[in-house]
Amino acid sequence: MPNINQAFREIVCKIVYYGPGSGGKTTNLQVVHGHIPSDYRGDLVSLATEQDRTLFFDFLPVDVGEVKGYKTKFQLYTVPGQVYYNATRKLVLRNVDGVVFVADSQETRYQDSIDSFRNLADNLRELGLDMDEVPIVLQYNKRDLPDSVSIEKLEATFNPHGRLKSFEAVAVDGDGVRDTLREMCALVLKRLKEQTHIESDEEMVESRLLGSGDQGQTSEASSETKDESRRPLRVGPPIEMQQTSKVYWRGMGVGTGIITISSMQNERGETEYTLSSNHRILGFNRHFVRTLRFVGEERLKVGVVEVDHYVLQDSGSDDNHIPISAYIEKTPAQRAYLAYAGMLGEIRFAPEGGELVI
Ligand SMILES: Nc1nc2c(ncn2[C@@H]2O[C@H](COP(=O)(O)OP(=O)(O)O)[C@@H](O)[C@H]2O)c(=O)[nH]1
Ligand SMILES: [Mg+2]
Repeated sequence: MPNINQAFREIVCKIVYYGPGSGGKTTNLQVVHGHIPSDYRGDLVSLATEQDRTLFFDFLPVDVGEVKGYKTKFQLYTVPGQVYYNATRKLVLRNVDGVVFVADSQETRYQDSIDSFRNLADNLRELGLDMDEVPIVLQYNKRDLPDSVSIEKLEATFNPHGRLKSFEAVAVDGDGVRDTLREMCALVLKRLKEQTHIESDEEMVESRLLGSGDQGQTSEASSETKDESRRPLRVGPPIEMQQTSKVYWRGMGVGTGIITISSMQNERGETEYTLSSNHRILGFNRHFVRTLRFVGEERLKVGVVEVDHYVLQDSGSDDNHIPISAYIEKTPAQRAYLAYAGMLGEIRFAPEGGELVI
């Protein structure tokens, strides 16, 4: 169900590109980004390192205009494909309105695609979502490569009942990318209408989300955005906070300590956030310092109310550690929540008495 904020009269539809590592999810977003008229698109934020562009996730916000007095936004995400980033994937999947599953057509990647599809089903189930109810569109990508699995075999595997729409794609050339998203968008708007009776101007939404239909520009546009897409947002809000936090591992309280976050401007004029954590966890003192960057804002549930949060992420300069996300309330109190995928399950830090639903 799209996130509808009555006070702000805003609807946010969240679409997640899911699939095995290197299947072409980020490429899909780059192509989409290249086509959206610049007035309506936000920056494509790719949290990736030079060495491994598949490690983190990408985020592309698109303003698709007013629908019956509601400002409507689409948020496109990708998930990291690596098996061990499941906690991040689950985090990204929360409150999803539609999933584009990007399968890698190569024979050598067939099993990885199957594993990823199963993992999608497992994660949706764990989040209380039913695979048969969440709109899903299939994309068989990399059709240009010689060792491709046949479409018949892919369909038999991923779409045995023929219930899902599927598209062949060569995402690097832009082929099939917008057809996939057009279908996804139609499914999401259809559900929005069924659930809220808010009817949207599908044509307008499509024209803004998919831009003009000039396929000839696609590959140019996507290579143009490639470098830009690696940038987190350069400038963020000032944050100075300190709090006592509780540490939770898989929902269990395992420690307490202090978190501080402070912001500064570096010599390039970018905002850098220094996160420092001192905690006693299961009897051990743990201390870490990280540099974070601003990646956007998100409205999240704290207890029973929804609160706007700034979202910070690791700057991604060091590819050997597990990325941390920080959510800081956009209130004078600036209470902070941290989440990261520990080796044995997700670890969260929450202010005393705080309970964040992410
Ligand atoms: N040959 C070919 N390569 C592709 C295609 N789509 C993406 N790639 C390449 O596959 C690699 C991984 O793509 P990426 O979008 O980063 O995958 P992600 O991990 O799913 O986000 C990149 O080098 C892309 O240029 C395609 O359709 N054909
Ligand atoms: Mg990627």
